[in-house]
Amino acid sequence: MRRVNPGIKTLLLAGSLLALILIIACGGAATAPAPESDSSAAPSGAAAGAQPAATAAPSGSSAQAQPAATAAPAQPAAPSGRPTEAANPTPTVEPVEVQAPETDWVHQGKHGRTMKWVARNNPGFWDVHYGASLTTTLTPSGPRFNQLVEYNPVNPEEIIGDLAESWDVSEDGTVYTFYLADARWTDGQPVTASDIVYSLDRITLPDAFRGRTNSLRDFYEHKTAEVIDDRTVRVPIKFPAATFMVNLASDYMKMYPEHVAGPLTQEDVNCCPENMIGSGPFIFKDGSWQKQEAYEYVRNDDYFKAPRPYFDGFKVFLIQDVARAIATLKVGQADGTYYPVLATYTEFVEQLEHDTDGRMRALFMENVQRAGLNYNWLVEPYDDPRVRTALWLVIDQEELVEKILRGNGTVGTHFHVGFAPNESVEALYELPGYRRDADGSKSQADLDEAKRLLAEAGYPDGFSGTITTILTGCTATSAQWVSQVWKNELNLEMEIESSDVATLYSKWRSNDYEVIISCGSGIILPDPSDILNQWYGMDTMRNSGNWTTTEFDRLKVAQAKELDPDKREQLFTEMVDLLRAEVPHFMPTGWIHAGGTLDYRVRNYHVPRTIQMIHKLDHMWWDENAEKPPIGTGYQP
Ligand SMILES: *[C@@H]1O[C@H](CO)[C@@H](O)[C@H](O)[C@H]1NC(C)=O
Ligand SMILES: *[C@@H]1O[C@H](CO)[C@@H](O)[C@H](O)[C@H]1NC(C)=O
Ligand SMILES: CC(=O)N[C@H]1CO[C@H](CO)[C@@H](O)[C@@H]1O
Repeated sequence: MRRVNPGIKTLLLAGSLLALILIIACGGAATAPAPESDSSAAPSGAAAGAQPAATAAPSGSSAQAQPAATAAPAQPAAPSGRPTEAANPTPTVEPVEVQAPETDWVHQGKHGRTMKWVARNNPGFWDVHYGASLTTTLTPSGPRFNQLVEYNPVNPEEIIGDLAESWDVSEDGTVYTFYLADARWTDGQPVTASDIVYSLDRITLPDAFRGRTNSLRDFYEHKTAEVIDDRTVRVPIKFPAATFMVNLASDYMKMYPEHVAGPLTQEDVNCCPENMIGSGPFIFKDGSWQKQEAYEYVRNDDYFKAPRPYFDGFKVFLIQDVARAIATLKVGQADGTYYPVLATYTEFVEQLEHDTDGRMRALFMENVQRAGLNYNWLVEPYDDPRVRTALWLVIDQEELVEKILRGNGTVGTHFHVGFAPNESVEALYELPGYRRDADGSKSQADLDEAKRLLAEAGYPDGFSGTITTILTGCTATSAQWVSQVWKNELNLEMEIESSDVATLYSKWRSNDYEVIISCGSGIILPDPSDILNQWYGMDTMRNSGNWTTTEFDRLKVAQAKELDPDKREQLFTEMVDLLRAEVPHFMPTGWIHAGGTLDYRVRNYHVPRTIQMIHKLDHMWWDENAEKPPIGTGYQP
C-alpha cells in the first residue's frame, strides 16, 4: 500500500545511523555522495567519526533528493574535510565562518491563518526536560522553545543549527564550540551563552528526574560547559561519541532562559505554562489551557528565524474520543491532527481522505511505537525469568499485530526494526516466541514450553495478579487481549487496573505495578541508542527497577564509544542475544505504525523518522491556492 514516505521502511534505523555516520565521514565536502549509497566512506579512525558529526550534516543534505535541501544552513568549514588525526590528542578549536542559514523554501512560505488542530491528551508536565511523554509534554509545550541544534524540518535526515548558528569540534572529538544566533527570549532579553550553559546543566542536574533528556548525562558532565563570550559556548564531552549530536538535536533538549527558569521550582515549571517562556516560534497564550477543551499559541513576531513562523497562531482542541476527533476533521472544523503523525489515528485516516473528497490527507510513519510487556522484575513472581519467559512465549505476536493493531505494525524486536542482523524478520521466524507450526498456528512447542516453565517456577496452576494500563485505545484493547491469552494458556487471573496516562506514568516511575501493558511507546531518535536511553537507562520511567547486567552495561558503554558502524552494529547484535537470554523487565511484542492527517493546504510538512521529532511548526504554512492531489495519494509536501 501507499506510503507517504516510501523510504522509511528500508531506511529506518539500519539506514539512518549509517547515514548519519556516513554524513559524518563525508565531512564538509560539498560533493559528498548520497550517504546511503557510499559505504566506502565509512570512517576508518575513531576521532574522524566523532568530530564532524553535526558540522558535516548540512552539506550531506545537498546530496539527498530533498528539493529544499540545496541551501546548506550555516555550513561550518571546520574539521569536516580534514584527514583523520586520531593520533593527535590535543584539543584545538578552530573558529568557523558563519553563514546565514538561508534556505529556498523560507521565502516561499506564506503568512497567515490561525490553525486548528485536534489532539487527544490533556497536557501533563509542561517541563520538557522532565516529562517523559510526547502527547502530554512535548506537543503541548514544545513550540515555545528551541534546541541548540535540530533535525532539519525539510530534510529530517540531517542535523542543523537551531539556536546555534554554527559549531566546531576539537580534533580529538571531545570539545564542541557553539556559536549562537542573534536570538531573543519572548520577554525581549537576548539568548546568551550563559543561558545555554544553564540549560545543559539543568538537563543534567544530579538527582533530577529527566524523562527524555537523561541521555545527555552519558555525554556531558554537569557543570563543565563554559561561556567563552555572550554568543559562544564551549561544551566538552566525556569521549568522542558517534551519537552526541544525534541526542542533542532531540526535540526534548530545549534551551531555557536562566533569568526566568532559574528561580522556578520543578513543580512551577511542570504545573503552569504561564510560568515559562522560550525563544521559539510561538508564544503560549496565557490562560488558554482548559482541561478537556483546548489551549492556544500565538505567533512570536520577534522570532529570530524571521520570516518564520508563518501561522498567526494555533489552537489545539483536546478531544479524547477518536470518532469525535475524526468527525471534527471531516466537517472542516480542524486542519489536522496535532502533531501531524501520532499513533492514535492510523486506522481512520485513509477513509478520511476519501470521505472529505481529498481535503484531509493521510500520513503514515512505519514502526515508530513499541508495544511490549513491562514486568516489575523486582517483585514475585515476575522476579523469576522463567515466569517472564512463559508470559511472553504464549503471546501470538502476529495475531496481536493483525487483530489488535489491525495490521498496522510488525512483530516485536529489541532494537529498531532492521537494525541488528539478528533481528531480521527471517531470523525471527525461526525463533521461540515468533515461530509457527506448519498449519500457520502459534507454535505448540512454545505453548508447551511456557506451561513447563511456569510449573517449574512453582505455578503449575497459574497465579493471579494485576495488569496496569490506561483506559483507552489500543493499550486497553491489547491489555484485555493479553489477559485473556494468559488465562486461556496459563490459567492466570489478571485484574486490569486502568487509569489515565498521568497516573500510569506516575506508577511506572515509582515502580508501583506488577505488569504494565503499553500498546506503544514512541521511539525518540532514529538510532538504537534511543532504546538504551529509554528502556535501559538507570532510574528512567521504563526501567524504574534499574534492570541491567554487568555485561549489558559494558555493551552499552562500548556502543556509545564505537565510531565504526559495523562494529557498533555487532555490539547491538550481542545485546540482542543477551536480552533474549536474560528476558529482562521489558519484552517486545510488536511495533506499531503511526498515522495522522493534514489538510492539503498545509504546506511544507516532511514526515520525519520518528513521531517525536520536529515539533516546532515554524516551517509549515497555509496556502489557500494549493493544488489538491488525487484522492488516495496521501499528503504530499
Ligand atoms: C534505581 O537507581 C536510582 C539511582 O540511579 C535510585 O535512586 C533508585 O532508588 C533505584 N531504584 C530502585 C527501585 O532500586
Ligand atoms: C545472532 O544470530 C545468529 C542466528 O540467529 C546466532 O547464531 C548468533 O549467535 C547471534 N549472535 C551474534 C552475536 O551474532
Ligand atoms: C499495513 C497497513 O497499514 N495496514 C492497515 C492499517 O489499517 C487500515 C485500516 O484498518 C488498513 O486499511 C491498512 O491496510
